[in-house]
Order: sequence, then structure tokens, then C-alpha cells
Amino acid sequence: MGTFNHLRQDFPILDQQVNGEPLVYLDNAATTQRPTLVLKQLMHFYQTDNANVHRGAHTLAERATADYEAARQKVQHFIHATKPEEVIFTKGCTDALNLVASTYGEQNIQAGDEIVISVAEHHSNLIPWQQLALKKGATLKYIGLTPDQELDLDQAKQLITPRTKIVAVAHASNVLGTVNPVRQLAELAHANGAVMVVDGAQAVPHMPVNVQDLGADFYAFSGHKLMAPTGIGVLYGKAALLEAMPPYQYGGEMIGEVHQQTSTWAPLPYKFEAGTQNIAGAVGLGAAIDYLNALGMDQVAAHEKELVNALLPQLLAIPSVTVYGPQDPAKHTGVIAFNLGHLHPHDLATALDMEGIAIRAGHHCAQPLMEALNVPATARASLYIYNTQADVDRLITAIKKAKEFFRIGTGETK
Ligand code: 7TS
Repeated sequence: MGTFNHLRQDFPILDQQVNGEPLVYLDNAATTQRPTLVLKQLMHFYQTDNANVHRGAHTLAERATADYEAARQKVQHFIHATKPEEVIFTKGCTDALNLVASTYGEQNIQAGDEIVISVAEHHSNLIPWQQLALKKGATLKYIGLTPDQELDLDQAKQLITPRTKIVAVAHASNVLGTVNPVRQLAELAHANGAVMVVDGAQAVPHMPVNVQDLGADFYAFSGHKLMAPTGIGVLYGKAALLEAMPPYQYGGEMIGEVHQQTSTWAPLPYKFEAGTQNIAGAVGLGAAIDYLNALGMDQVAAHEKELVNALLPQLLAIPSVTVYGPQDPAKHTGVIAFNLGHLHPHDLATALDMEGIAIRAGHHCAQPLMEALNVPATARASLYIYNTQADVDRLITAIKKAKEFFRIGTGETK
């Protein structure tokens, strides 16, 4: 433990006090913080290279285009896509999933078809499929959880049939802290003629990802959860699928030829990048990937695992604490949702904020999962590379203090 302790100094925002205490930032599943490297790269882009891309009649336009396309190649190598054309820049993970639903889904789903997702999906990987199913007269089916609150692969085997056209599941859950068996699900999908859509928002920032090994047909994620700016994300898609899909939006940049009554489309990836894109965001994403590559994704995963090994047993040892998802640290990512007795998680989050500790409380955009867990909301601490053992200790101490203050587990409440 401790090899990443120096990283904190790369993140200027972490060097502040909140309510008189040094900030402990544990809301990384919502968004991460940006290192100086990314901030500098953004500044550098705007100060030296800024221009619109692909209109390259001048030097700045050429430089901006080169920066933007270099970022695409960094993403390609980071997730092991076969070629840069398979990397579409989007506004984020939500935008990427909506793109698939409203192009591939619109083109391929018919009445009577089935779409299979899991009960633990973030609304971003649920509502696009729900609305597509409603519009087309298709059926949306849900894979449930095992008693250990992991995705029920046996049930998935029953649900995925030749009627299934799309299987869409998160690579890692934003609530349960589970990593789903994407490869097995992709095999089931493919054996039944369906495509595999993966929501990688909580996976790409935290572990090595190889979209080809996973068997993903589409893979979506957001830049801001891996230290890049907000407003930039990625849709990976297999080239043959992307080629056959209609455009998502129409306008500049995405056209081949436009006539009064007809148009043709640009080749991949530009067919899906209508209008001026978040060029600086892509540059920032490239810088964030450089930062992660310098650390090594295996080391990133190992660091978080060490923190989970320290945090989870201590949390479970506090009487009245319920932890959701697997209780075994080996099966749990750095996303840890929990409740303290009947204390509303918002009250707990407020108490922790008074101690300078930032966690999230709420339904985490996963209301069907809250229903399945039979809770209205949970607290959630989520870790990243700059968190330390000291952060874990501060969290545990503050939860114990809140437990005393609210008299949880004493039979009385304040
Ligand atoms: N999918 C998962 C699994 C997520 O955790 C999130 C965001 C999204 C999709 C959507 O990402 P966006 O960048 O397009 O908004 N999750 C959370 C969260 O858990 N708390 O705040 C945002």
C-alpha cells in the first residue's frame, strides 16, 4: 500500500478544506477529479492549437485535427479496438447508449423481439431500451440478482433466446460494486443471434478493458469518470455494425454529399459525429488516458483492491451497517453502497460532509435496483486512484461518529 500516495498532489482540487477539515473525496462513481496534466493539456490546446477540425485549410485547423485524431487513437489502444474508426466521440456514456438504441435499435428491433438487460442497470442503460421496446412493441426482460446480489447468470441463460435481439448490461455496477460476467453474456447473446451492448462507465476508469476479449459489439463510457472533462464520452462499435447503421444526428461534418432532396453520409467514424464536436474534451480525454497508462491499469486496479480490502471489513464490522452487493472484498469493486440502520442516507451524507468527506446518497439512477433491494436509497462511497488508507480511516471514524450522534442501534433516534 502507498505507492499511489503521492498522486494526491497531482489533483489541485483535493488540496482544500471542507467544513474546516481536509477534503476526502469519495464520490468518484459520480465523477472523478482532474489531474494537473489534464488541466494543462486543455489550456495548451486552447492557447496554441484551437480551431475547428476537419476543415483544414490552415495550420491551426491541421493541428487541432491532429490532436483530436490522436485522442481517438489513444482511446482505440486503451480499450483495444481494432481500428480508430470504431471509436465514436459522444457527449458521454448516456449519449453513446442512446445512439445505439436510436440507430441500431430503431433499425433492428421489431414487434415481438426481446431486449435483455439487468435489474441493476443505471437508468442510462435502461430507459433507452425501455422506450425502444415500447415504441416497437418489443419486450424488455430483466436478469435478476443471486442471493449474493450478483448478476444471476443462470437466469440469463434462460432469458437469452433466439427471440433476443439485444443484450445490454453494465460491465461494472455503479451501486453493487460487482463486475458482471460480460464475456459469458456476450457468448450467450451471440449464440442466439443478438448483439452485446456494454455500459462500461464504471469499468474503463478502474480496470484494463479489452473490448475484443469481452466480445462486446458496442461498448460505452464517459470521460469524466476517468479524470477527463465532462461532455466527452465514447461509443465503441464493431465496424461492420456501425457501417450498417443509420446516422444518429444530421448536420455538418457527417455528410458525404448533400443535394436538395437527398444526402449521403461520411465514412466512419464521422457519420456519427454531426456538428462541431467537443474537441478540447477529446484532447483532455487523451491526456487522462496518458496519465492512466503511466500508472498502469493493473496497478490502478490493484490500488483500489487494497483500499477495498481495508474498507469493506471495517464497514461490515460496524453494527447496524448494511453493505449492498457481495460482502467478500475480492468480489467487490471500489463502489460501496451501504446504509446505517434506518438513518436516511442523505442525513448520513450531510453528517459526513461536516467532517469534510464527500459521498453520494440517493437512488444512484438505479430505481429498479432500489426496488429489488427494497430500499428507497443508499449511501455510497466510491474510490479512485488518489484515495488513501487515511481516507478510508477518516470515513470509518466519521460513520462511527454519525452512528453515535444519531443514536443508531441504541433503540433511540435523534
Ligand atoms: N452507466 C453507469 C453504470 C453509470 O454509473 C453512469 C453514471 C452512467 C451510465 C451515465 O454516465 P453519464 O456520464 O452519461 O452521466 N453514474 C453516476 C452515478 O453513479 N452517480 O452519478 C452518476
